[in-house]
Amino acid sequence: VIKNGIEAEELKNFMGKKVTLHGSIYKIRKMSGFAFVLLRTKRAVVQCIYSEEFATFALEELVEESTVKVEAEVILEERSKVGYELRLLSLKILSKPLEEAPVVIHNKLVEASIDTLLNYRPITLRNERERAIFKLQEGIAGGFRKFLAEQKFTEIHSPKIVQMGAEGGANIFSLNYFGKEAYLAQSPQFYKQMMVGVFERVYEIAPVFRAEKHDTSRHLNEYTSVDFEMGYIESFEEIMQMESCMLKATLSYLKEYYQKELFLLNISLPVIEEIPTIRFNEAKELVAKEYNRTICDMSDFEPEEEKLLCEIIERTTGSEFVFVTHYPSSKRPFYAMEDPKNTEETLSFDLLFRGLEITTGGQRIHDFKEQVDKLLKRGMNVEDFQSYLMMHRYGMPPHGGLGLGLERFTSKLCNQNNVRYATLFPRDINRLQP
Ligand code: AMO
Repeated sequence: VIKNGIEAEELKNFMGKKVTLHGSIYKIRKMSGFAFVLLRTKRAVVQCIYSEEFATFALEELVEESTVKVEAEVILEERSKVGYELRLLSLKILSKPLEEAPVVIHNKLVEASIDTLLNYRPITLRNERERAIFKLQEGIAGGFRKFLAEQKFTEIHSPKIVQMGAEGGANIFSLNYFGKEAYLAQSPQFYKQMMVGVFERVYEIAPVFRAEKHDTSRHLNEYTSVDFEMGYIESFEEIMQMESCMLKATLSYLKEYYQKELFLLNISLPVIEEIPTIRFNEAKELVAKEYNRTICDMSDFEPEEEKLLCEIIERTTGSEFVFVTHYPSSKRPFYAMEDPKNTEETLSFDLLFRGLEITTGGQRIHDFKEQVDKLLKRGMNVEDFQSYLMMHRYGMPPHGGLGLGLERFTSKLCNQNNVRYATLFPRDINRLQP
């Protein structure tokens, strides 16, 4: 009994043997005198041969998407891609669908609108290619984890019900917490900083919540944030360096362990050598000049500008990634460290990939007085921040870190133009189900 699914290439290990497998009937292709039955197992879709001569059941009993336990013999078959095939002997139906699926699952692509794809997520993900996106996402998170563990980062789990927002702005969900007002965490920002004072290097891969009202292809109301934070840095460039290495290691990890998914999704992985860096002001001017655009807002990037900047960088350097540094202080949260050479700018960065911001990071203020002064300058109530300021009060190493949107990175890696394709069950302003 093979309990762990099987890949076609592994059949040779069972040559001439009878095996018992569990799976779903993916597709039935009738030929004259026999049929190809594709069985979707845990790990891959494998081809079985049905013929009346050997099978103890009638083909008519089989319905696509039935879950089954089959007994089959591994036989030599030169016409098969891997040289082997499963000859069906007996079969037990474990469950039968009540009706035909709302979309054809076994086509190469599920031919449906994104809404249909998401409305029927538990079904449409049975498609081999659709589910590969999430296997690849597992690999991305796995690659990050492996790299960060090797770099001696400690994995933490911070609370998602919190007393205040970390990122500022109004995009925060509130909830009633036993009669008190509480919020869903916009990011693990305060907690990862606090834990730098304890473990020096920490990371977390967990959901965060943003009450963004806009309906775009980049925004989710709940997404998975990959955060790390590290102490005793001398400059924010060390964070960028760490991220470059993390991405490089993760791409190699995918190449090594996720060949099948990369093939199914027709992905050629980007190559990272040295990721180019450009200052925010220069990037704004470069885009304006190259595309003859007027700059409407000098304090932030428009999505179109991010796209155009990536085009220029790719054209001139070949890199699909670009770091944009020194974002204006006015656009960064109160914890961001300002550049001592020009306090209008912060020691921070974004990483853009294939036209989209996938990361924000930077150095944080570690000095108590400096942090209090900045809160006051922004008209914020220092009393509200006592638990955050505790770490500053009792000594903090210079530190910094970043947050990367897992769905944004996955969707861009898969050449998808909407983060929802890389989100199992997206939460957006219109979607709370399934
Ligand atoms: P920021 O708010 O820029 O920074 O978020 C970091 C990264 O998270 C992703 N992201 C989103 N993905 C999907 N839907 C959204 N609504 C959404 N908002 C953000 C993006 C973005 O680059 N605490 C800081 C990080 C840090 O400095 O460590 C933060 O959360 O990929």
